[in-house]
Amino acid sequence: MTKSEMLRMYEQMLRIREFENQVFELYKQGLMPGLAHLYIGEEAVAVGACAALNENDYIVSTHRGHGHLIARGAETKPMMAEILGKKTGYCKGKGGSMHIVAYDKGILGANGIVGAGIPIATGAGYKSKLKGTKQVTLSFFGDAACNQGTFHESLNMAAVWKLPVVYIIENNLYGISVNINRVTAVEDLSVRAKGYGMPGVTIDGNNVLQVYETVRKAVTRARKDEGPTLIECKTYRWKGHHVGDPATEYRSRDEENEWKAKCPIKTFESYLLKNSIAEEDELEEIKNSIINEIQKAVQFAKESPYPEPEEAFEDLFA
Ligand SMILES: Cc1ncc(C[n+]2csc(CCOP(=O)(O)OP(=O)(O)O)c2C)c(N)n1
Ligand SMILES: [Mg+2]
Repeated sequence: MTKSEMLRMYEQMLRIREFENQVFELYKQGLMPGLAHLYIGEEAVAVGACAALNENDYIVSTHRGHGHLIARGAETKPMMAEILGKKTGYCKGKGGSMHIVAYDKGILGANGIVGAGIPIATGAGYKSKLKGTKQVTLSFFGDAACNQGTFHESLNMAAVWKLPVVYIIENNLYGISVNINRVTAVEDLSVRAKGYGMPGVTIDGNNVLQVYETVRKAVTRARKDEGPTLIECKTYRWKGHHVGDPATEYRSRDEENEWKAKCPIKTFESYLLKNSIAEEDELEEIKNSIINEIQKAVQFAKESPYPEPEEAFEDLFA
């Protein structure tokens, strides 16, 4: 990886972190209709994975989707506007946090239904295979989604048909308030890959370089028509399940602090400095420009109009 590629990853992780901090603020100010599921703490997964893609590849996201979308290059202004339900948003304010779509960036949608993105990604892979386009699809989903039937059906089909899809589990140890150990009897979810006949690997989801390297290999494999891969990224969400969940009942402060000490951004920052890839003032400059950008996104979203009631039934597919 070149220095500029690494700094781009650093910038993207910061962009997600600051975007999410501001989403939380807007929620607390009562400016957000509905809820949002914050990605803070998991930034290295989306950023490392999306850095391994070509421009015309696809991603399919989840209810915790802001990080995936930003990592894939979605613009922060229309994203923030969408989250506030404004007309200038990606879906004209009708989708909200969990349904942002940006086809021009190959983003086939966030999804409020747990596990529902997995067959969509599989379908995108099937299309690429049939048309011979060599496009690869990344399918992001959580640990709890691995216990949905859609996971099994999709992975089985993708392996049999050698579809160009990379399945990425974001194992943040919880499905809402339920610890993974209460609903899953295996230590590593990636072992399930063996049952479908595809490679499976578990990695440190807080290490952006490791995520990038692992996904890059899987993407290369998929593009060569060798089939899908399952990658489990161990990570942690710092905030509650959604903005309204204080997460005080079902997990300990010790556990939270342990994971916060493994902050993906701080870890990468130390790596860049220790290896003399970047200087402190360079990183500071990136931070300032991101804070500035996100402030502008918030202002844009706040100042944008709501859609008119007459538009309610426009742009609907079903
Ligand atoms: C089919 C379905 N069942 C239940 C829910 C309610 N629900 C929303 S998020 C969630 C947990 C998801 O956990 P996981 O897949 O690990 O993703 P995470 O929230 O941890 O990122 C559940 C059960 C839903 N949205 N869809
Ligand atoms: Mg989870």
